[in-house]
Amino acid sequence: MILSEQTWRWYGPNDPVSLSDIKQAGATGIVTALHHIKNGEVWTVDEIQERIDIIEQAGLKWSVVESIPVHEHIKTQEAGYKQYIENYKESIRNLAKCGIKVITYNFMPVLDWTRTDLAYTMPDGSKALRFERAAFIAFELFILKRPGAEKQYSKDEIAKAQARFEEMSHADKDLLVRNMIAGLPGAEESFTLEEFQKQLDRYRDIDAERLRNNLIEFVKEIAPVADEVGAKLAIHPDDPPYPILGLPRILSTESDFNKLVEAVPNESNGLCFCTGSFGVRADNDLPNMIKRLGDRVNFVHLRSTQRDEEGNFYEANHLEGDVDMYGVMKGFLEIQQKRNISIPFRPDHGHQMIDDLNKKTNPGYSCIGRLRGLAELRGLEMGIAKTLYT
Ligand code: DNO
Repeated sequence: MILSEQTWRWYGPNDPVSLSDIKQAGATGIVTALHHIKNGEVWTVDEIQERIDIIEQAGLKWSVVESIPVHEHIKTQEAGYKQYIENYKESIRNLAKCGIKVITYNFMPVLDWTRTDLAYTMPDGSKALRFERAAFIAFELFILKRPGAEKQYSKDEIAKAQARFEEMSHADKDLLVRNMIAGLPGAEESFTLEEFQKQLDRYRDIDAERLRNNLIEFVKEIAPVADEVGAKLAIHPDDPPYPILGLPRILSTESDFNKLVEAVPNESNGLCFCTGSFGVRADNDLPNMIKRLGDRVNFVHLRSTQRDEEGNFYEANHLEGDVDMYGVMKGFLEIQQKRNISIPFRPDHGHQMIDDLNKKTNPGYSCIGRLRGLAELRGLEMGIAKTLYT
């Protein structure tokens, strides 16, 4: 019986959640990145080794890189992008030399993940991350004032956003701006409003087809290097999984990922199966997706979201919400038995709860909520595995 590898995202020595906390949570693998190295630069063997030493001294193992950020110039194919791709390859080689062979990345323009509310109070008193559509539209139309944005929304949606905007205090607006553009944990960029609009403008002539071609060109370059050194790539889906702010999105569905694989069939070309990101779309059938894409799944993020009919969603407890976690876990176990390997997963995000409510935590990445998530997920896994495979 093969069980998955339980991992945990750690933001490095400044993370308020320590390696010793992580060990007590029962994870064995660390998911991290060299966040202090500037986006686009090479990760050297020395820097990587230094981080490995810290992790190993705590009795843990650096299992997965999340992420080597993809420089915006690679996504837009602007000046110098070929050099950035060369640097990316060099980082992959250096990581492999040090024994780290799963590399997560994403190809979302400008913003990594996006939420409007980082402290949405749940009925049990814990706090969750939330995407509220009216607040998001209010930001886009009345704060950022993105030219042409109103064409993307119905009259009714604009009216709701207007009403929402009018009820916000100055402090509410400032907070919304910060949540949107100041960079959530793991995102390598943060902006002022003005810079942000400039970043969006760089994508004015880049539609989904062009962005997809740029992704394909990038993966065609890096996948042979990954193949050669035995590394596995894991592209992270779009979050949320649809176009926002006039930016194209190209990894929101199963068919998006299949297009990438058709164009670049290399063995290393794989997926980070994130149930929280894919799960926001009702048309993504997660339990079957993980089975069908199973041969390409190199890393898994497990979390759930709860949608409503207005297009809002919040992050639910790991075993609640819209994601059929039982079905996903069953599929996940099935692919591991079939491939005869243990695949790393991490409990993704978690509510801010209990003592963490009084602490400064990284939104989504506090300790106790993830500890609860990991405990629930490992119990679910054990229950299914013992029933099916012993
Ligand atoms: C959010 C994360 C993302 C993810 C990157 C992968 O919590 O899932 O920041 O790490 O998009 O490149």
